[in-house]
Amino acid sequence: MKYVILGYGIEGAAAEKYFRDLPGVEDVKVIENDRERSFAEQLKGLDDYTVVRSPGIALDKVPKNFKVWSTTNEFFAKCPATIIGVTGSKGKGTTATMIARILEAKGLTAHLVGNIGQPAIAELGKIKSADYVVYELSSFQLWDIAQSPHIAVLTVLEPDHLDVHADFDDYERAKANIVKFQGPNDLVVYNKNDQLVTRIAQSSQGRKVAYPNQLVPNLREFLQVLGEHNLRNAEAAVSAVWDIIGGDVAAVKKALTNFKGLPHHIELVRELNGVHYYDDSFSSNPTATKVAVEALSDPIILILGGSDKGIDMAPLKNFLNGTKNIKKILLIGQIKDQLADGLQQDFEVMTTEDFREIIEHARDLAMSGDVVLLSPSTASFGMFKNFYDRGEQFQRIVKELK
Ligand code: UMA
Repeated sequence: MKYVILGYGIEGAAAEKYFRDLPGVEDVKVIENDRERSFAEQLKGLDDYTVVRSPGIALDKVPKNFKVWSTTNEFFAKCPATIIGVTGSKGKGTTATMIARILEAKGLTAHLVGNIGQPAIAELGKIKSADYVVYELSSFQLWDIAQSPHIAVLTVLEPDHLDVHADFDDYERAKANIVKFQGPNDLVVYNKNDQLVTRIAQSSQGRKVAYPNQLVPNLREFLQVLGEHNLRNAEAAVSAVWDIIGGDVAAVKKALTNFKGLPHHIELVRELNGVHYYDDSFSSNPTATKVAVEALSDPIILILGGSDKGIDMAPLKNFLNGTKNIKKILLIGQIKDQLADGLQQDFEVMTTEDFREIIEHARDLAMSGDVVLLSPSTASFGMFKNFYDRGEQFQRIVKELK
């Protein structure tokens, strides 16, 4: 076999190593983004190679005559352990992490991999058949998947990544693959308050468990993370592992009382002069900002905006217009004028791209008892490398504020 890896991010690098070490592989090549030449040009003469697509590369960028494979598919084909796959437009990283923590609290071995930032293929060699794999799956990873996980978890679904997917149907179809190949012995856990997710879950051949539910009636008391959405994430996590842990409430309690949330997810950075600064840089779509605003009850100075992903911002503006505890909105990034149009809260379109100036301006506007919240609702390209960079910069500047 010969493989050509398309894209050289963290998945591509892990794929290169994996396929080079795989017995029977004759050759591995890597093709990285080249602004001058399309993939079709770069793939000339490699017709007998199987293309290994990085998640961020749209399927239609690969010429039709090639066999396309992915590290996700390779992992599913080779993994000896039970796979718990988690997807949704939001909440999948937190839910996947909670699942792994609960399994560990029960004394089981859990491998947390995927979109969370850990290429699954790099972990494959360490996985034993009695272990569990908790795989956070993005639409990009599910797009051309050939198998579904034994346990599938669906959180919420709403428009996202429309700069890569052709349209919302294409995005929804990709997400639905998480249950497409399930059989009667498989399980799907889904949020019954979300119509789209419910529709996808109904299409599964597997057993169906819906949440919100009361598997652990006092679950809220265990949680250290803010917001209704996190209670929903916890319910999803408990439902997914309930049979595996034999309904062990003590394990759930132990795991969730120790879980302080993921970095850059409504993360309290510091308090200065009675003002709380929250980093929600992970917010890359409107739902995330909505749940962050809902989770905070104090007056909010919101830093909002970034690059355009083709998502309709009207519902977010409606939500913000109807929210009482918004004190001021500072609009930033490529999308700022689009956000300003129709916004009925007190807002300012920032003319500077200097993040320090923007944060200092928020500080100047804030009074004791207020919250400064970075929850951009958008992708981070433009002013930042990625959402980690955006969050790290925010935290560094906030910690330096006087
Ligand atoms: N590239 C091209 N052409 C393209 C797109 C990308 O040449 O059209 C190149 C890029 O230059 C890059 C390489 O392909 O060097 C790979 O890029 P990638 O975007 O696939 O990123 P990776 O570094 O391999 O990271 C991926 C996930 N990225 C995406 O899905 C965009 C990471 O999710 C994931 O953590 C990692 O694999 C490990 O599995 C990030 C993400 O933003 C966090 N995910 C989206 C989200 O959560 O909303 C889906």
